[in-house]
Amino acid sequence: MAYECIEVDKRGPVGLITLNRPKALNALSSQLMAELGEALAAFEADDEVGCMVLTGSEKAFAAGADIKEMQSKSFADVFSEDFITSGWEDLTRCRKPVIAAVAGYALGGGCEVAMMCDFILAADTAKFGQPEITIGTIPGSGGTQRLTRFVGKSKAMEMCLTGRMMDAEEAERAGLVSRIVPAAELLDEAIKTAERIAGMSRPSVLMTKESVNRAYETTLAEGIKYERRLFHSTFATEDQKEGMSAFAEKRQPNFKHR
Ligand code: CO8
Repeated sequence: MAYECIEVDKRGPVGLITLNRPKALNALSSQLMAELGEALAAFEADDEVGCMVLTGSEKAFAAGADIKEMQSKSFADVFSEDFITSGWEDLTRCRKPVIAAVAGYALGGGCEVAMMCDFILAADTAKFGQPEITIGTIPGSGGTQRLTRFVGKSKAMEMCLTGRMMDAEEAERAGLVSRIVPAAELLDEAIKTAERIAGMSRPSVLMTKESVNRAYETTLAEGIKYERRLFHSTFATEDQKEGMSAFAEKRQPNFKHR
């Protein structure tokens, strides 16, 4: 299908989605989020794709939900529509990993979307923030919840109460991003990382993602039991036999399921 607010490309086993509303710093309009939902679903269903990368422009990953679209809505509107669910929740339901490659602004809904991805690779130009309070509202798509889990209460509370931005260095120190790369190398590095993941055994990748995410949803004892059972189940796969044989034979594994 033809998209207006995003660009979609396949780089070998990597599904690349680029947010593309340059005049609005990739503000997340409902159309953009609906298109994002469709693109994610298409890559989820595409057997050739093992990992996805979500990125924006040099200036902005996304500067938030579209303020001009929201500004005239009433309480009755947003409550009745459950504003905005389409696309936003889809991202958290993907089984394949999604890497956020963030350069420039990731603000408000932009920061929230980045945090819904499985990890964030940041350019040295990245700036993260939850500035909703400066426009008389609060984060609406997980900002107060996910940011607090990433960086702890004190920093999350300060960020959400003041709306100040943090730069890439602070975000890495605080554990919001996995690593920082020079802006000019961000996309190549994100795709290289996604290719590496896509080259692993697909069931192991999906299980790893499920298991790490479980850490947010359950107790330590239950999470460890869940992990142990998934670990055991990998022994039913040909790829576990191949991976361990390849190690013993000092060669690269040739995984069947990827
Ligand atoms: N929405 C709509 N348009 C935007 C947005 C936005 N979030 N951000 C930027 N734009 C537009 C500007 O209006 C401007 O358009 P125009 O040229 O037509 O005037 C264009 O993009 C360029 O922006 P600026 O001229 O402002 O560029 P600067 O480089 O001067 O400033 C900033 C960049 C600092 C990023 C600035 O644009 C800014 O502060 N943007 C708004 C940031 C913000 O407040 N974001 C939070 C929005 S609220 C939100 O995200 C709630 C999420 C809740 C999700 C709920 C769903 C369930």
